[in-house]
Amino acid sequence: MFEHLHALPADPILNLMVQYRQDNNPLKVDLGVGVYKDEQGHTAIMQAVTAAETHLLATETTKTYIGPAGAEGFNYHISRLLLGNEHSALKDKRITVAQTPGGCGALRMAAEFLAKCAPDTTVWVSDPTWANHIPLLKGARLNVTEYPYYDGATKAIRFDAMCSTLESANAGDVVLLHGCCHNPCGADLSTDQWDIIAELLVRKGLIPFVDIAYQGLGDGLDEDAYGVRLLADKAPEMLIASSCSKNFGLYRERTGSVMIIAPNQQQAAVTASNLFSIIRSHYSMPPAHGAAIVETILSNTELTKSWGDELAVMRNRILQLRHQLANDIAATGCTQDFSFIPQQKGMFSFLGINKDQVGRLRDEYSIYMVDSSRINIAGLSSHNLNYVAQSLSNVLKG
Ligand code: PLP
Ligand code: TYF
Repeated sequence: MFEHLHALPADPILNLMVQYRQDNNPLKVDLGVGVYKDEQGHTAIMQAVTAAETHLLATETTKTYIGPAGAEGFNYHISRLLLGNEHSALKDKRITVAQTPGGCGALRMAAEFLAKCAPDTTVWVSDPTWANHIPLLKGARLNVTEYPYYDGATKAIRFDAMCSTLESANAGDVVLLHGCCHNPCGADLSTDQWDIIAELLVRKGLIPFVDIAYQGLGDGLDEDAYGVRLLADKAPEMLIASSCSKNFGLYRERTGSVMIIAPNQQQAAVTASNLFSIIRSHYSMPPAHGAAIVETILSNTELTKSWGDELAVMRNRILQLRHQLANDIAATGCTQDFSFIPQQKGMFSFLGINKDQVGRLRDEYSIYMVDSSRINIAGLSSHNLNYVAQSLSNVLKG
């Protein structure tokens, strides 16, 4: 039976990691996969994470199963980190939270939940969106369609086109929004734009589905949650997928959460039973370790402060690199304008160069990025900024 299968291409983003490792050029630069790196190009374990792990190792007494919802303490703290301690959805007990294997696990469980509610649900995703959104949604047999989002020519959000397209969506359609630090384009909605989108979604009966994988890496933990908190307050029904991969640096520990907000407490209980049933039929229950780390940090004032401070260092480093890259490119005499880079948020921006130019940067200069010209800003450092700026300038000269 296996002979009916065809070989499939590898994940283009993860495949860049393999290509980069095989490159022997000492000047090589990895701007591919979205992981945070420090000045030395190292993805270090955060100090609060190490402290929490040390504590867990000394105090953990069992490895017995946790249920499909995962750890209650993690769910309590992560929902408050995201929504704030006093949010109405928490007070009104309208929310179901489940710990998941990463943000991907959350996205997929949310998608399966939607498919169970209505099998022919349409999900609107931004053009462009994170490449993994499509298989995660389509894997749950949902219909996926796009709303306009980023304009490669102006480097800005096509906000009017986004709104007019969403005006044409049908009640009950789901709209997937990036909570902050849009992957891949780095262009985020302003607070005014979130207000307009929230009004539109509620008025049209569209269901918000917010994917937030970079809370704290844009403007700050609370600032980055503006949109998700607003929608959770205004919309009767909503889905949220959150990830601890980037802001806790827990990538391989697969730590995230899915939250589903129902119109009232009674409906929330029905929602919870369905979500947990879906989780049971997929992986039964999530891995414990990463969530135990997050719970340990967020339930301890000192560790929370240490984590928040380290996250601020990461956020500020990214912002500084954005400014330096734009300045360094301008200093090469390059006539193309890159002043949009410091205006954008989070780990990613498009350079806005074509696939051949991306190929030349890879083949001639060993600078690796996704074919779309998306770069991971955190892959830059004082060791490679000049080299990247000069190589880009050379390639743009033709
Ligand atoms: N959503 C977006 C937009 C992402 O960029 C990522 C990847 O980091 C995720 C979700 C989920 O990542 P993970 O499954 O590693 O938590
Ligand atoms: O977009 C990125 O680079 C990150 C990491 O299958 C990632 O979100 C990439 C591909 C993938 C899982 C995570």
